[in-house]
Amino acid sequence: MKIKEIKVIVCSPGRNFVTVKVITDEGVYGIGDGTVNGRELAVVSYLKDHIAPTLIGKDPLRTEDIWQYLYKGAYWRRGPITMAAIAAIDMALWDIKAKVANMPLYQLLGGRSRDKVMIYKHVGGLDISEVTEGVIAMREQGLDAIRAQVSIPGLPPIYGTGPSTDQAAGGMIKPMVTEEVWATHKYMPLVPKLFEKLRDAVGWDVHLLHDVHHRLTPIEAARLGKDLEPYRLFWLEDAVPAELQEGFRIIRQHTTQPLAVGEIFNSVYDTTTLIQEQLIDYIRVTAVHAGGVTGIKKIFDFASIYHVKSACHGPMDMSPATMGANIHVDTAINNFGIQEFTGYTKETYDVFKCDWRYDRGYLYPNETPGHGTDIDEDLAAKYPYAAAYLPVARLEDGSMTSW
Ligand code: KDG
Ligand code: MG
Repeated sequence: MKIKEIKVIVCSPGRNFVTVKVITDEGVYGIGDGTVNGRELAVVSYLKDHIAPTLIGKDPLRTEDIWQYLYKGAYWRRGPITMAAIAAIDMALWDIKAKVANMPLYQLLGGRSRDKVMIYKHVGGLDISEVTEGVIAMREQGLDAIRAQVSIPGLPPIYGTGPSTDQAAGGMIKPMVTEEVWATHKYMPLVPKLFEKLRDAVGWDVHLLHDVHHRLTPIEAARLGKDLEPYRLFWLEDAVPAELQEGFRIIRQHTTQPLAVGEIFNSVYDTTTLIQEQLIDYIRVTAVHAGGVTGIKKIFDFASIYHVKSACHGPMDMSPATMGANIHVDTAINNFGIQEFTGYTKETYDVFKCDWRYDRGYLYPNETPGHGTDIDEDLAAKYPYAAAYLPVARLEDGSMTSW
């Protein structure tokens, strides 16, 4: 079997997605996701101009060798664009391998370790009572894990704090770069009040999560973790910008609040201090941004040695192909923690045909061969690429800050 053609498909059924279709000389094909939100066309060029021509004629079943060929062979290792391009190819190759084996992908990754994959969704609101209503409603829809974010009085709603986080409505993606305002001292006292109210409203059976989105310093994060301890959160996510792995030592010294990080990581080398020193509890790498099925399987296996669990990033800016690949890894590994899943717009589900399914707080892998996601190319062509940007954030004095 040989790789005959690699198509790179860009479409925007509600938001932009970069998809590869690797086609073999025997007619079997695989689908992969290479979407990097707001930087999509860089991955398109990497795939079309630099990767595709080098893979024609290669054996698609040599997934590990092709992964190493693209990783070591590039010389310029790691980085989000390179690793998303490798991921797109890798997911497609695993899809082909599973179709050739006539098995769902999880069988090739060790077989089933669990019956269902627990997910969490997001609730945001302008004030604590609005968030509480949203969490109660989501609980009624069967969710066992819910991420809660609230707007900060005195600041306009921004990403990760209020209704603007409603990604289903395209809230955070704008045709131009928008500038948001951040004030840590207004945020810090509010979050414990939110979770106090939520525990009163929904009790202790439900997992509650919160995303800080890289906005604190380590000592601020330590204080927030301590203040949240009475409410037993499932996790505090991205408490600080994570390039400085050592920063987590300070947080860990001060709080028993479980910590999650890693949605912008793309290699195991971003995680070594965090995992080996057991500074985190959940590692959030996801198939598209960390080198595909091959990439995240390596990271999760490494994490398993240090009691760190998986928690694949999964909002709507990674396509259903990434979700399919994630669900199969989630199903197969022992150290699964949770899967983020916000769902997709109708337009996205029309373009991407999914054999995996969602039901009342849980995802179920397909039993059909492959990772269970395909693309309708004709329909995709009706949704051309549309330039879109994530916001940036400034402090109240006008200086740039992390978000
Ligand atoms: O593209 C950026 C989003 O993927 C990210 O902001 C979402 O923080 C996020 C999350 O936890 O889903
Ligand atoms: Mg996040």
